[in-house]
Amino acid sequence: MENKDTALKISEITSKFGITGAKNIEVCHIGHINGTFFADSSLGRIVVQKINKGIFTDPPSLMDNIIAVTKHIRKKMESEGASNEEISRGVLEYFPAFDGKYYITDSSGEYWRISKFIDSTRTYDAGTPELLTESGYSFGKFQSYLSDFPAETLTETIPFFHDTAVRFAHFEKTVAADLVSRAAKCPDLIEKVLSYKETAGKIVAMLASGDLPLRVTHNDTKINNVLIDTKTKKGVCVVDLDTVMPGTFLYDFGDAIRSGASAVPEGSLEFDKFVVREDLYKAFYEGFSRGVGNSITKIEEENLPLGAFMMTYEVGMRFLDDYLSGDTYFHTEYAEHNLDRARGQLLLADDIMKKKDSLLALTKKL
Ligand code: GN1
Ligand code: MG
Repeated sequence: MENKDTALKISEITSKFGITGAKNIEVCHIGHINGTFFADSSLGRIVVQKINKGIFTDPPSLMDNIIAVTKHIRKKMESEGASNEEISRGVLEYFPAFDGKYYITDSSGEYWRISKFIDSTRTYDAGTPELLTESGYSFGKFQSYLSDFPAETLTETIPFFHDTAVRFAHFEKTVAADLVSRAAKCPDLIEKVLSYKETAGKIVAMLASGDLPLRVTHNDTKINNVLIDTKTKKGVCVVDLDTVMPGTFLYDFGDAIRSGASAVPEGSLEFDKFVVREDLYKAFYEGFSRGVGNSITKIEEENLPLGAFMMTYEVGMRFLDDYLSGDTYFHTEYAEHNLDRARGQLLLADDIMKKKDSLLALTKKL
């Protein structure tokens, strides 16, 4: 059943893009940040998104990034001889509004954008080895398309996004302030986060020293950010391009492992199952390294387990920070949602740390 207010809102937005007849509206519940809707329209099925401007404070620059990145990928695909059909499914396509901009603002100052829906695809929150290899290939290929993208032209949509040392300092302040008096509910988890103080700054330090090469990365490579073809089960398109910024392979490899190679997905309450599955880890690596064209340097290779740990630890810390701050960042569905998410991620981070040597050995053999 369509909610009448949602239908009216979507019609109001689509009309500013010259798109009519919005119907069969569906709310997408997958992401934690933006508001996403699917609808049929005069341009076929479309994705209508409200950009969270509390988090992405400069939506016009964010859209400039996305348009430049998608244009670059489209050109690369053309030069590789991809068919029109492959290109139209393989890279996101945003529609301009009447004024030529790729976003509009509504009467309450909210920013909206519209892209084409890619048919016959779906996403997965957890996967099989085959799916992990496909997702790995898609994310790796995405990287390789952007390997010659001029990084200096990108706006940093969220400064210090994966600066785990900065996030650690923020966490310490949050704990000290204890604004909503929740610290007493989770002393074990706070302790856990604080215990990794030394490790938290390792990747940023390697980037600063130049040991790790800076690359243009996706930075939000949750396994459900790859659209998988429902028939062939092949990876079709990488979505959610809001955080494409300079970064490292370790971030993209790591976030995909955290979300896709865990025995249970992020939202699970089966806390004893937050362990990394070596078969899925290896399967992802196989696809990823093939996708990037084996351009991984030795130091990147050696630090992939650290990347997996860091992304898991970082998001665990972020969930806990948000819980202690009164749930102002991530969408939550119940009171202790962020606390549960933090618990799962911190358990998984511990498990990855414990297995870091065997994880490294897994990819060395390949
Ligand atoms: C957010 O919105 P979504 O689900 O793509 C977050 C990621 C976290 C993720 C955890 C901009 O991603 O950094 O890893 O939740 N995105 C932002 O599920 O903060
Ligand atoms: Mg995202």
